[in-house]
Amino acid sequence: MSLLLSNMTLATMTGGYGLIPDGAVVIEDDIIVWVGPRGQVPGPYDTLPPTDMGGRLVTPGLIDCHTHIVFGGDRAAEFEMRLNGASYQEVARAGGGILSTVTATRAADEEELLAQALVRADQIIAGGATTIEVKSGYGLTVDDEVKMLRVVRRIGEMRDVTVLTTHLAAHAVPPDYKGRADAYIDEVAIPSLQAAKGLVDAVDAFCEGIAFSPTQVERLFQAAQALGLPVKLHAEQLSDLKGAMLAARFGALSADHLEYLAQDGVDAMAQAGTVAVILPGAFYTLRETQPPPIAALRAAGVPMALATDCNPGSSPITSLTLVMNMACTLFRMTPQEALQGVTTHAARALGLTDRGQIAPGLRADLAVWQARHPAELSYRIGATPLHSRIFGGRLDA
Ligand code: DI6
Ligand code: FE
Repeated sequence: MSLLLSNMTLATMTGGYGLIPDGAVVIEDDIIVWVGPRGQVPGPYDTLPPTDMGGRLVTPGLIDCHTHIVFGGDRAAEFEMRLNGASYQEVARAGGGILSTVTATRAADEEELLAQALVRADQIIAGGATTIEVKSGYGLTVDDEVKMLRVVRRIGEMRDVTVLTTHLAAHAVPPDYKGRADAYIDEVAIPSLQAAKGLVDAVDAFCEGIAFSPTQVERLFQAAQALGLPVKLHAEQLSDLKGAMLAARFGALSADHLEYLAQDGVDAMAQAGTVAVILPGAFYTLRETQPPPIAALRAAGVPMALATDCNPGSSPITSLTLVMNMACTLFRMTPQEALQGVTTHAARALGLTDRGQIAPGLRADLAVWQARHPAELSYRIGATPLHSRIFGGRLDA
């Protein structure tokens, strides 16, 4: 099927915004075949009946390249307890914290987990996303990690969105392995990766004092490499353990968070072509004070992606446009960098070369906005300016 879209402002994201003021796009099946000014549509496409986009802004479909949307329960009560003065320890004693999510996730069956995850996926989709990455990491047993990954795959089967799965068994040390993180890596993290055959698109870990050391992460990465799987890493979120350098050494797709990243990590990422995934939602929620080194990443030419990090503890956010606003206001990224961060650079953070821009040969995933200029997407706070999406060449019903 051929489709001619016309009468829109295109932000193709090919070289900066890549603006085409009065643009047209030709789609065949699920692929973009032509992009340019409306007056220059070539034959035989110029005889197609045009679909009028009403002068709206059209961008590549957004890509949320870092989420944890599959989990049981929620942590709203804990949020309220803390704001009533409860300490972190009191919250933990009352059954709160990441381990409460692990308990709820283990207790939930696949159908319950899927139903809850679809609510969050639908919110991200309603904000303009056409591709979402989702991590495991709240099961922390071989069976529960595999269960989570099966749920992640099913989201992509049930919705008009491409879903990529990431294995994150190395997210936290569960109580039965307290003080035995090495054993957890050997007995759960690596075996769950091997058990999840066909369910894993990439392997991630949380490299932090409260989670796993670089040496432990390295063993997991070696197992990933042996299976031919790409790696990425939660690195330098709360301290500088040189996780980004380790990630770069393994040719990681991305290193994520990066508030405490130093210049040696920036240089290693630039060398390796590892994307910096910036997560302002977690920074905001945890009331962090040290922003990631945006200026150094920019100067070194490290591509910067943005994502929701949607999770029940540190980033209960499902709006990519709000994340863009936070990246600009909190981290001084420009609106153009923010839009690149949820399109071109997010695609790269997932190792996807078939999307993230509007150009011939790429997938026809587009977002249509109630806006005139792409800076509006970062500028507005809390609005959902999406008009509609085109997923794989199909207009939203
Ligand atoms: N970093 C975070 O901020 C979250 N996970 C991670 O690796 C926290 C997840 C949670 O509290 O549920
Ligand atoms: Fe995360």
